Amino acid sequence: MALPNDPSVSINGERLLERIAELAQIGKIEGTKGCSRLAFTDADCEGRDLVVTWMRDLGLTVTIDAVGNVVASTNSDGASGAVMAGSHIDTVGTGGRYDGNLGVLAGLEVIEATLAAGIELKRPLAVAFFSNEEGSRYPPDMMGSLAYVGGMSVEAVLEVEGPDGTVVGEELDRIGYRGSAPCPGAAPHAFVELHIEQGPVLDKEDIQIGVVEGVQGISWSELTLTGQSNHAGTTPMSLRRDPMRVAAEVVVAARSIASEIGGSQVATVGSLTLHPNLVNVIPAKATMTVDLRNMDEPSLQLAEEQLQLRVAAIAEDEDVNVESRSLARFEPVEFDGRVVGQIEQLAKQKGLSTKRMPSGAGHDAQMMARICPTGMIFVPSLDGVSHNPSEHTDPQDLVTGTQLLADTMIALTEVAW
Ligand code: HGY
Ligand code: MN
Ligand code: MN
Repeated sequence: MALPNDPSVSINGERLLERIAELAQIGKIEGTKGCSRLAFTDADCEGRDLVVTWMRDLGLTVTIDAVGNVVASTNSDGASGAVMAGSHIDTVGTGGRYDGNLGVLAGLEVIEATLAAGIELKRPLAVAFFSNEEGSRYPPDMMGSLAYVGGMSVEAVLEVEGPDGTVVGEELDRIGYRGSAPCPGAAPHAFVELHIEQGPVLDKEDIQIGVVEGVQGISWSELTLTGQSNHAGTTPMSLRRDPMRVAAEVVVAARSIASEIGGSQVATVGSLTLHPNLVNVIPAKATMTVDLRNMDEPSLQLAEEQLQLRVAAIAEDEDVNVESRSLARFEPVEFDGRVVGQIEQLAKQKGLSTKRMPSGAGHDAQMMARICPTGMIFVPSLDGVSHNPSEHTDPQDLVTGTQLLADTMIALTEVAW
């Protein structure tokens, strides 16, 4: 897409890297470069306050909606008609410093550099951080952006209870981020999310930019397996109703389903709790989660059906009761080819190496794609490691990705759909 006039801006890499480092001090995991800022905790609140201060210091119009999504815009109409960047600043419990944070701070940097250069654009620019993208304290993941696009009601969000017994609405009130801006929010003109790949492809193939074509489907379920607690020493094996045996075989079943289906199918049992969880007591109850993902919706449905069948068979054999609850279910998403093409064209114009690819991880962009033309830019993750305090991306890659985000956002201010 040729641009009539060619506004451009150079971002300040130093300032970007300093802000990433400063935000990473909040919820710092001692002895690592990672941080822990679970959604709506005090650490999340502190991180929010810091980023909102940076937004306000730029003179941006900052709005906070009913589920704590924060949007900062160069004009008073907020997101509507703006070219918006964004991501999340909440992390998993053992998080890295780049997952989500990069996309928010890069968007802020693009706006600051544009304002500093005094460039007049045809459209406003905006940057957002969405609440609880990770979903690990309160499912589903991408909770804030899902509500922003009208995929989950504010009421439903506010009443979600976490495994720690706390409730979203009460936590939002406690940290002072239950705002008054409307949710669902306004549709921007376009949305672009810069994010670390969190996988091994770009690093292994020594490619600078991932041009993300879409996000794979996600299915999270919670299984509550109830048997009979009993004495570990006196209960013959033939008389046991042991939920831990069922849980163990479900873990193995999940992995074999993934290898049988193949392709991009992945399966993860990430959490398992036993009650009463004592060395000499056959558990009464096992609660576990199963995360299934696939780029192909029919294959993801097949994986879900297979899991259900195998759980039922194992549980029946052990005379254990099963309750299953869906925690999140999102179909695969394809990004707008015009935005994907724009990212790729600008990257190539800069002589950057690029690769079109899907995203294995979920992102706020997959929700924003429901309300506006959307795309994502990936930069490499060292050894593909993420959701791990040792998560690392080379500073030069962070700066290169942010500059490409700037070029893309500015180009999209010139484009009429
Ligand atoms: O679960 C995910 O893929 C994302 O990190 N929330
Ligand atoms: Mn993320
Ligand atoms: Mn994440």
